[in-house]
Amino acid sequence: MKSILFTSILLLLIGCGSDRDQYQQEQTEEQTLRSAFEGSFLIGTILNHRQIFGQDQRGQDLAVREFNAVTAENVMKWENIHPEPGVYDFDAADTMIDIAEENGMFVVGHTLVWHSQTPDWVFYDDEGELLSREALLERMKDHIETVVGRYKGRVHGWDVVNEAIVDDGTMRDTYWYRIIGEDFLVKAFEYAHAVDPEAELYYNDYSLEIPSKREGAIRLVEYLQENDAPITGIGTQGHFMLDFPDLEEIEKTITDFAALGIDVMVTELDIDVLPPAFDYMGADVSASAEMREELNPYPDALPDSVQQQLTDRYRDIFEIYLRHSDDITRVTFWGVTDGDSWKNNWPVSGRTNYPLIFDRNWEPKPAYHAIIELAEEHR
Ligand code: 9MR
Repeated sequence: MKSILFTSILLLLIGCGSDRDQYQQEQTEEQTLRSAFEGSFLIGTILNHRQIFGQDQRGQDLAVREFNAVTAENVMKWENIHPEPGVYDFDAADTMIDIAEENGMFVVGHTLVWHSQTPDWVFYDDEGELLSREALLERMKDHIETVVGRYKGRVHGWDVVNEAIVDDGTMRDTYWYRIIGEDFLVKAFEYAHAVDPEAELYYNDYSLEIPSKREGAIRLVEYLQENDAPITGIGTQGHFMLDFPDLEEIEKTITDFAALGIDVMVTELDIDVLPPAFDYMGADVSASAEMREELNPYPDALPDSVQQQLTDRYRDIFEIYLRHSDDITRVTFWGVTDGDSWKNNWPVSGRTNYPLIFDRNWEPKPAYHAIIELAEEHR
């Protein structure tokens, strides 16, 4: 309560500078990620349904204490917020945004236009025929106007389009692309900007460290810029593994996008410590593999040696982020604690993974202390 009051007074006193600056000019008495990364970039997390509604109150408390930016893990996706034609369910998103505002957090809306978690009805008419380009654009516009309009001035940045490219750098074959064409992205950005001209607008994707995919995303951003789409930033998701991708590629991803003159964000950071189920792993939610014992080697606890590898990996990655803090506006972890992570169930269901910086008991892991130390040195 005291820190909420303090934050509010501070925000009133600041009264100028960009939206984002306000959330970074935070001072708390205890050391937290928020205080350590102050002046470098926003440091964010996601909230899931249980955290939003207080069934995991410890998770919610930890999130609001440590982080100054928040993204909804699932509750703002089309299938949840707009499950049927004309039917919107804003309850969870409203509640999350209330929590964010009480705690002085920057709010990210995830996500407006995506091929996944979007009900099939979006793409079909009443006769079961695929919609025309005009009809689908109309539906997209209506969705964006309703959702962005409701949260105008309260959601500060939107993942406008999510995951439109595949690994070879070509456009993903989705209904959006097939029915509308490549300019579905231009339209989505235009519609969002028309409703809330102040909001930051992002393109968000994973595996941008793979050169062919990154080159495709660079071409896409250039195409958006040439067509005057109001894109302000790129979200590089950052679903990493202990040994993939190379640090050089992580760094180059940041510098290549920064060179395009847009903000760069790390939007979904986690580090998978388990053996890969496939040769290559991105973050395609439709991928899955059968459980085999050797794929779940640490069901009870993470061995010290692997914990050390995870700490070192987080340290190496944050060294890069801090080195480029002038270009990076936000780093968001995809989960509060290890127990929450999607990585326990993807691509193999029922594993015990350890990808984050808080453990299953809401306690900070060595990686947490390592990145705080780096951030303090950087200030
Ligand atoms: O973490 C999310 C998980 O709970 C959902 O089941 C899944 C499908 O909606 O989405 C996960 O989040 C994804 C994010 O929205 C987009 N990038 C990849 C993330 C991990 O799959």
